[in-house]
Amino acid sequence: MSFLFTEDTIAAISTPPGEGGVGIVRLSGTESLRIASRIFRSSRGKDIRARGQRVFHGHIIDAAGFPVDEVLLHVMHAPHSYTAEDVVEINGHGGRASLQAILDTALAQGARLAAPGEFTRRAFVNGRIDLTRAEAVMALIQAKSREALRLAENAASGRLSERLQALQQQLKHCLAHAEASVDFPEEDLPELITPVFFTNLEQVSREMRELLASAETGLLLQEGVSLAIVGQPNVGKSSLFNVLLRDARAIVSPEPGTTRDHIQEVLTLGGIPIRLCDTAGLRDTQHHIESQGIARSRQAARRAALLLFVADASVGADEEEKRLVAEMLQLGVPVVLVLNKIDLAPLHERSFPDIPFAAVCPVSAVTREGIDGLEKTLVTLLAGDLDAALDAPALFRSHQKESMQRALACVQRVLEHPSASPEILALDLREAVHALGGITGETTAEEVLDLIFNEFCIGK
Ligand SMILES: Nc1nc2c(ncn2[C@@H]2O[C@H](COP(=O)(O)OP(=O)(O)OP(=O)(O)O)[C@@H](O)[C@H]2O)c(=O)[nH]1
Ligand SMILES: [Mg+2]
Repeated sequence: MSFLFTEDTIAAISTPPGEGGVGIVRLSGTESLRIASRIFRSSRGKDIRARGQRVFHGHIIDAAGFPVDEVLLHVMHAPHSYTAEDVVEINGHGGRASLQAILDTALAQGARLAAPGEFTRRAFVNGRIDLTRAEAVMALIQAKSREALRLAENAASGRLSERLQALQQQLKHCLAHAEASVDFPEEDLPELITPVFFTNLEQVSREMRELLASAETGLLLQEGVSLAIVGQPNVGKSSLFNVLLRDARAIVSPEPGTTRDHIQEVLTLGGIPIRLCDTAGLRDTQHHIESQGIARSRQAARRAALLLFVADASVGADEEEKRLVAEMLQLGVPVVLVLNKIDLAPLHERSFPDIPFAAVCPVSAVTREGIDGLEKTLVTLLAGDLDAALDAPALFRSHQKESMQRALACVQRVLEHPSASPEILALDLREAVHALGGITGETTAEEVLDLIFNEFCIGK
């Protein structure tokens, strides 16, 4: 859906549904002051359109002249507002009915109900923020951990967009050289495609690769990963699942074959949202339901980004267990060997010689020994040095990563074919500039913007 920008004045309830101490109805657009002044009665008879004062106390009055709510009104004149338009924020009591009544009164005076994300989209269209910052606003709202918040803050503050703009500038500079060589081939221009041209481009490609690497962390924090707990029956998979979730979610019993269906729950480790999956123990069975469960275990294992292979440390590994480990390693994702029940076998001697596990973690799901270490190991395997990674701005949306990959591919093509004609060089560089513009919003198609902003909540 597309809307007419800046033509009309939009309004929405900007605070979440439910009851709260205060709630905000926000207006933005050229008519917002006029609309607000018609529905607001200042307790001191002030005119909110007069310059100077920005906060007013009074009441919202409906068309029939009845007071709707006692409010504080914040007036922000263009361009010094979130949208860079005239904005009025009406702070009322945070009840659903009172906020809806304030909104209805504003709509009755000619405001239009805002679409999801339309305030932020206006900030973007009016050039106050670029697309990375607009998307960072959404990431800020959706952040479920301090780390995700740090990541979003980094982008919302404009550090990511600064880096992208610098990169864009360098690329455009190279493009200008290539284009000049195309346009004036015979002129007395000095040689433009020089070794310096390629050195500059190499620097650009290095920075692009750095930003691409940052996308790993960004997407990890933003989108999370799936982890599956697998292993033979009765080794303590469900016990480990519960201990990691800090909740007795899955049934635990001494009977092998307890878990029949896979169970998934979400937890946060080191700021990373993790979809953790407990599965049915893998074994040969004639039992119809259990074998269906086992098929699902294998499915869950194939979908996971990392596997926790649980083994019982108090008994030795048999051939069947070794075969299962080999099967899991074949899936091509890191496999962590979790040696459980070390409370029963303090030496946790196990017989998996020469197997390339990503890590080996001795634990007890009963006493919790080793669990902190396992959690730390998982965070390190998934995110490396997350703290250091979060210091630099990171790409955090998959479309940003795809655009960066496209831009980098173009730059690489130029670097790999230094003697290509200036026309070809210019073509690739133009495509790279265009791809980067998709991240900052410069060249993003309307339909893509629609998709992005539709993910926002109404009122933001
Ligand atoms: N002593 C001790 N017992 C444990 C530990 N972890 C699990 N158990 C016990 O081992 C038995 C099996 O635990 P579960 O968590 O149900 O094992 P599972 O791997 O999910 O089993 P299935 O669902 O049948 O595949 C239960 O009796 C648990 O109490 C541990 O670390 N130490
Ligand atoms: Mg189980």
